[in-house]
Amino acid sequence: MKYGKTVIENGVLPTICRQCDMHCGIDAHFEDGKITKITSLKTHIQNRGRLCPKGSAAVETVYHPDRLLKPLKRGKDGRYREITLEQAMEEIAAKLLEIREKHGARAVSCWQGEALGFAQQEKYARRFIHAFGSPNFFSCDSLCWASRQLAYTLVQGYWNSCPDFRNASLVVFWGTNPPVSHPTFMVPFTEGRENGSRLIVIDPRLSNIAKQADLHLKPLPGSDGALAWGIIRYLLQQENYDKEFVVNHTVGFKEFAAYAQQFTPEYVSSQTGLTRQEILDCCGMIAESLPKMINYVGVSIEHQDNGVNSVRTIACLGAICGAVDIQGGDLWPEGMGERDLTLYRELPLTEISPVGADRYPVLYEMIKECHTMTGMEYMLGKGEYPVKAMILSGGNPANTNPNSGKVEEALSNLELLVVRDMFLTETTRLAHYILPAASFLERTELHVYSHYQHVSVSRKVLEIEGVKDEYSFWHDLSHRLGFGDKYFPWKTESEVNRWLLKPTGISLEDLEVHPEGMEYKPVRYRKYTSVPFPTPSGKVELRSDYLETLGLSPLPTYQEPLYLREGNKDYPYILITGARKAVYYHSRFRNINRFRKLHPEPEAEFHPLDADRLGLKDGETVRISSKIGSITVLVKIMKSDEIREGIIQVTHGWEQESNVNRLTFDEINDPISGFPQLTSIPVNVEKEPG
Ligand SMILES: Nc1nc2c(c(=O)[nH]1)N[C@H]1C(S)=C(S)[C@@H](COP(=O)(O)OP(=O)(O)OC[C@H]3O[C@@H](n4cnc5c(=O)[nH]c(N)nc54)[C@H](O)[C@@H]3O)O[C@H]1N2
Ligand SMILES: Nc1nc2c(c(=O)[nH]1)N[C@H]1C(S)=C(S)[C@@H](COP(=O)(O)OP(=O)(O)OC[C@H]3O[C@@H](n4cnc5c(=O)[nH]c(N)nc54)[C@H](O)[C@@H]3O)O[C@H]1N2
Ligand code: SF4
Ligand SMILES: [Mo]
Repeated sequence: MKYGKTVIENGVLPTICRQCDMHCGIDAHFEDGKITKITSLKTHIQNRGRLCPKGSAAVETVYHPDRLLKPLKRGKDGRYREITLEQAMEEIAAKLLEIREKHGARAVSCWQGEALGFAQQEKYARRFIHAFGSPNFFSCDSLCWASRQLAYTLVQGYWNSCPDFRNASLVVFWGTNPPVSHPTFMVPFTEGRENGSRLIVIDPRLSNIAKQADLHLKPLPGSDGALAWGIIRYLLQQENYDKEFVVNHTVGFKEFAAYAQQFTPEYVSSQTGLTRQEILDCCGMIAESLPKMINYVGVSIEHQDNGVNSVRTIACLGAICGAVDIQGGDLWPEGMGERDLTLYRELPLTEISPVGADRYPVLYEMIKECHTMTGMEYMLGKGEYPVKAMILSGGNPANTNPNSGKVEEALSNLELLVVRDMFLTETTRLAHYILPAASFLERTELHVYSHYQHVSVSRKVLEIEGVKDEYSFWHDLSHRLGFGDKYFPWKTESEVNRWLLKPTGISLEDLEVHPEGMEYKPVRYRKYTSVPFPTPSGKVELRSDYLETLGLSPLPTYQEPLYLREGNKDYPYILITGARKAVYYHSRFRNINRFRKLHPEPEAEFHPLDADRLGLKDGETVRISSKIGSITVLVKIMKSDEIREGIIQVTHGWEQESNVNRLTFDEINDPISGFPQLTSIPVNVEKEPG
């Protein structure tokens, strides 16, 4: 199908893909006023000629027959009917004012999902909600990325989401599978391998990256912290760490080193299920490679019940080796100095109790995220005050947040739920108003690659009548509510881009002629020799006074995973969730036929001995149950080296009775970040009769 108006009728234009957080450079090809093909922009700094399958599928997504093109309103009978955008916006504005009048501004909230998260698009929503008078901004940061960001920030004051793989002697991947999840990492990583860098992968499964490893360790889920402490103890005993760096640039070393002593190879083995020899091999390889070592931590470490402290331990391991802000290590990226769209300085609104800020103060103070799982309680009327309305865009939390049954209940309890999406989803089905959203090809925004200290701008190459981009939506709504002139004065997103860039010395025109990206500041190393680390003490904090004042553990202490501590004979298997598939993105892309053919059905991965014990055959249906619910999926029996015995893996994003978040809980949260536990869920498995 063809609709909308393209910026050129025929030809090729460079822009940026924003279907995931890699922001690859792409070329959009046009024929007779339609986008016909997406290829990679060979010169772009980020992907240098690579394109993942999802990149090319943007054409199918944008012109998909199921794409939402008209606003829908739910009637009293529960059925959705088309409504004009003008009427929908008018009614939404009126309802927001009514709720603010009745319950106060903080009863209104925003939510931004992964499709818009982490950058410019998310900041519009943050700006809007504060301008409206409410501090309640929710997002997928309550279960993604924020634990790593705050763990690293607690230790060294920053987190670099893409370290210098090209120049490292050793890369250690902890619970991450970059060929699938971060395809562009493979560009510098492959160059590093060609230069002789070695690779350790720590993962209970034989992931794509584990197949390339010099050493693959398969620890029990949730035990990574013990392994990291074991490595630290070994290096301290061998006196193989950067003493000069430790003395001059860290605090808390004495207490830290004393705590490490208990992590003998025997104890680490008892926690991780790894052999003493495997642990010593890992320590030995690290000791030989210092200091050019990279530890990259994946989302699965965040999804453990003591995740922040596990990540802090790994950050401390890099720090004592001096692998901080050096070539081949963990660069401390410098920002571009663009203007800030958010209003946290001007209108912090902390006096009206942002949701979750009292329960998870570190998450709120460092990331400015209201804890979504606490938010559900407020929506259900069990919080300090009620949350009655939400404007949600670019996310599908009824599928992707833990305990999705409860999420459905909470969102259904709202007086106003507005969802902006390109398709109908499990979340739009709960909305009072569903608004069609523009795709990334229908907006223009800045993309900052902080690890390369580069910036690009993407261009709007398509316009579809009645389908608003995010900025136009916030602009329109804020003007109806009376604060548009003050907070959303820019008529177009290009004007916003220009305003953002003003203090940087880079102009929009420069960026438009440099689609491959422009360097905003050359990369410099060892900045800490002249500038203090951005932590409270100005040094790397192996011990945090800040956490201690909050009653949290000052050292990144290890805690045995809950399932090992408590044991549970009713739920004898351990479920890990979320191992990504190259062609799916959370709940997205299942409507692309050629992708669906590759992975047609939801499945659970089993070790052959577990399958034998349970009497399961490949392709049979099983029921997997946790203490809160059950799902049905197909059995996939792996080879014996592909997954650890006793562990089952199910990828999230499938609908209804196969949605693994019907099993994951929302109440056992990381004590520092409040993250849910998504990788060590005790479950039981039964064969489905028939
Ligand atoms: N194609 C595709 N790409 C994506 C996404 C997607 O849905 N699809 N999602 C994007 C998002 S938002 C994110 S956050 C990233 C996540 O990307 P990554 O952080 O790379 O996460 P995964 O690819 O899920 O890989 C996690 C690995 O950790 C292992 N694992 C599970 N539990 C444990 C444990 O306790 N310890 C250890 N050591 N390993 C464990 C799993 O077996 C799995 O192989 O991917 C992004 N990229
Ligand atoms: N069990 C389990 N659950 C998990 C995870 C796990 O590992 N295990 N991983 C978690 C992680 S790391 C994350 S980040 C979350 C992500 O969870 P979500 O934020 O819910 O992400 P998606 O499912 O990708 O939903 C994105 C939605 O945005 C829509 N969309 C796409 N492009 C646009 C656009 O340009 N504009 C707008 N308005 N909408 C658009 C899509 O159609 C889709 O419905 O899931 C989490 N859920
Ligand atoms: S990795 Fe794929 S989906 Fe992500 S930005 Fe690049 S091309 Fe787009
Ligand atoms: Mo994520």
